[in-house]
Amino acid sequence: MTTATTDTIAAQATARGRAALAIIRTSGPDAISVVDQCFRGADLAEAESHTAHVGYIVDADGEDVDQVVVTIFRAPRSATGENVAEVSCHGGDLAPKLVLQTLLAHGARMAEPGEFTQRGFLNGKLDLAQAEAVADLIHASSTRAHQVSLQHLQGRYSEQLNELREELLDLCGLMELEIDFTEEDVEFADRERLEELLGRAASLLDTLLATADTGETLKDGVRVVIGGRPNAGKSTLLNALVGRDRAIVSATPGTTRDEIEAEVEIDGVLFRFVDTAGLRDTTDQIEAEGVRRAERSIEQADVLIYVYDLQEGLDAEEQAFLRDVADESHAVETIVVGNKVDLVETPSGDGQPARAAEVVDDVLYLSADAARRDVDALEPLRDRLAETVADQLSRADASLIVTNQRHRSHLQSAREAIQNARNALDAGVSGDLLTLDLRQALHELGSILGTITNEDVLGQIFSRFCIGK
Ligand SMILES: Nc1nc2c(ncn2[C@@H]2O[C@H](COP(=O)(O)OP(=O)(O)OP(=O)(O)O)[C@@H](O)[C@H]2O)c(=O)[nH]1
Ligand SMILES: [Mg+2]
Repeated sequence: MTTATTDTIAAQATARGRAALAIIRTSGPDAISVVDQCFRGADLAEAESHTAHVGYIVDADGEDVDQVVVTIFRAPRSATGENVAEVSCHGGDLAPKLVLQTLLAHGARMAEPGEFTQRGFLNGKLDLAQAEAVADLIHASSTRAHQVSLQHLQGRYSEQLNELREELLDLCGLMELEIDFTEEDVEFADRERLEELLGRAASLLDTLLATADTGETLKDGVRVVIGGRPNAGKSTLLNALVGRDRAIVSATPGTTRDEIEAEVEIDGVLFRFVDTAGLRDTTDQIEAEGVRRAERSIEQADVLIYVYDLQEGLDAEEQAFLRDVADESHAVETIVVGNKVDLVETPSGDGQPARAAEVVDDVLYLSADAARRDVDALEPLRDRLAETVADQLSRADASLIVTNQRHRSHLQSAREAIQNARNALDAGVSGDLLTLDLRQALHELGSILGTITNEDVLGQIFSRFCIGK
């Protein structure tokens, strides 16, 4: 990707397709004059920053292309830090394309993915972590993921890292000064302050790192695998949960073979449901492969919904399996669903069947089949699912949740460097060696914020953006 900011770029910032409006953005030294050349309605060259102008985009033959509103932002008071002209034209397939073509014909060049945001970053409008939050915001697939990205964009996360970075930088400078005066045996950097700062750095990094799993959950969603014996009603339950006939349901055991995925937001969090093949020994090769996949999926699940048919009860093998997953050491959180409650007697009238599963304390009794027609019937299950993440979510401060794998690994390395520095300090190691560890920690923090960058990393980050962002 080019980072030269001598040229003027243009792209459609809004999604393609039928819509009332579309926005074509231009940014660069000539952005305003490029639009001015093909605009009839006002003299944009003289227009003040942050003003809007109604008029027409006119092509090279003098034909009107579309009626538009042009908004002018003059450097440095724009999102990119450059001159920006935003043309709001009519939406649809044609108008935005023709307006963009006209601007390109007047000297703008087509923007690359993320190039507007990259220019904003290079001009100091936002740091790298904030730029990444822009991409996350666009890709957010649940309300909470959206909230976290917005908070990151607002910068408190960056602020905390920056404060730490500046303090470390300050101390590092003082210690490096000592190296120049080794003969005189002076200590410019107060060891107590250093110790205190390293302690604080370690605890901030620990706090941040502790949120990384939550961040991953928010970004990627909670993986919920629906498992159980054939015919238990797993596919029916998936369909009820997602509110449409996603999976094939039939009275023939062994219907589902391939895994079937569908997503739903519950309490602002994305849940990815995976319906699997019913677990049983089978000589059918295809079904057997389905069962293998189901077992693997269950191992990798965040949450397992184990469905059984109340008419059948839980057999010995299932009981042993559930005892095993209930074991604390097991990572998979399990919700046991006793299905087809409509087909068994519930003598006490409280919806509890007579043959309650003695082996498992906590069974949710329901009728997946009835739930397809009555959304409220799944409320208890949805609540249980929400509970599986409620704890970690309530503990974490949204503005400080680490949602990015790249950040996580830099934070881990920074934490190690800080630990090395603390050990060195305890061992009374000389200042110059301590500085090496501090420099390493600074490097890691700088890589997150983008004060230290390399082309490849930038290219990778900004290529995730869409064109026009
Ligand atoms: N009466 C009643 N029937 C149900 C209920 N849930 C599922 N069924 C029926 O049970 C049969 C099996 O349902 P599926 O959802 O295909 O079961 P499955 O667990 O996905 O089965 P496999 O894909 O073969 O492993 C179908 O005939 C469903 O209509 C329920 O709550 N009540
Ligand atoms: Mg099925």
